[in-house]
Amino acid sequence: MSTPASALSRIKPGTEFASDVRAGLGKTQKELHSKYFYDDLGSALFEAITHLPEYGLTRADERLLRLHAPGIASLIPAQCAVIELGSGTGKKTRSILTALQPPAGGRLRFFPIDVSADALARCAHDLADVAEVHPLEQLYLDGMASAIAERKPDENLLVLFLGSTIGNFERPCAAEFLRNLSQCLQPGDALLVGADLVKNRERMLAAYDDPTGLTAAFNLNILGHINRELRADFELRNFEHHATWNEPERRIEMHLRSRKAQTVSIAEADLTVHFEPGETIWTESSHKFLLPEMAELAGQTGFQIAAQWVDNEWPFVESLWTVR
Ligand code: AVI
Repeated sequence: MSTPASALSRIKPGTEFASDVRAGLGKTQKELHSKYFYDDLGSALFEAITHLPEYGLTRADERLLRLHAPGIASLIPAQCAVIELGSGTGKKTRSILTALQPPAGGRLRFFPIDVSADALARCAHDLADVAEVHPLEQLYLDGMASAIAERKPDENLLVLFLGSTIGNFERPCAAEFLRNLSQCLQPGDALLVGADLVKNRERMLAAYDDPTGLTAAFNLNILGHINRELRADFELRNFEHHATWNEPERRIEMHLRSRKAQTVSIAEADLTVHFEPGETIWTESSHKFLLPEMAELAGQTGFQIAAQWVDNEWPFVESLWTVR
């Protein structure tokens, strides 16, 4: 099972969870950070979402990697190690690793970074035939530092940041994160970033409000997660899933809308919260990109575009950047 979006800052301690919940629900527009979707049930629900006919994002990402792995590999220096941010089990990474096999005798080194020990263990097991796997159970930038400390002389790095995880960052935060990343790298190193593109509004909305109700369950589970971990009494049936397209910001926003006036208590956060009927909690932004935006973003953050591949069925780009 993959451990996806927002794993960047997914941090375990209950105290941080409690203080984030307290801060988020104390705002005028109540909000919860999307990293709190991903407890075991939330991760299972996300995995199920990736199989929905309406959610083409993950399939487009996998298709592009499968089809273009040799083309991507041809642009990467021969002496190279691979780092993946939020690898999960590394399922979609196999094609790239296979295409990057070093000349006879050498063994490709792969550093998957993830916060899920289980996903990393499976990744190490499943990809052992194509790479020497060095799992790093860390946050993204900490994991980057650990992997870079292992860099061999004359070795280049290819960093993978797939699945449009970048879209779950606020745009300024995405730029800041990418800038930090480029500063960790050297000329000759590369970043392959997957980003979901703006497409027909109905198609985007259906991907985040599927008729099966999986995305609704995924969204509501954030309240279940708070109930379980922070001894809260959210009544999940008293909230409904709401997904909307914010045109100026080019993002899907997910909210949980209160069906009635209600008060909820969250013991571990020492908090009682009141909801008006129709009031929402904003739980996720999923930014969508325009193709020209990729070059702009690369330019602003210390990279330049080397090549890009766009899926025909589901507008999604795999963008290969090199360090300037
Ligand atoms: C993980 N991330 C890229 C997903 C997305 O599309 O933003 C999370 C998700 N939220 C609802 N469905 C899937």
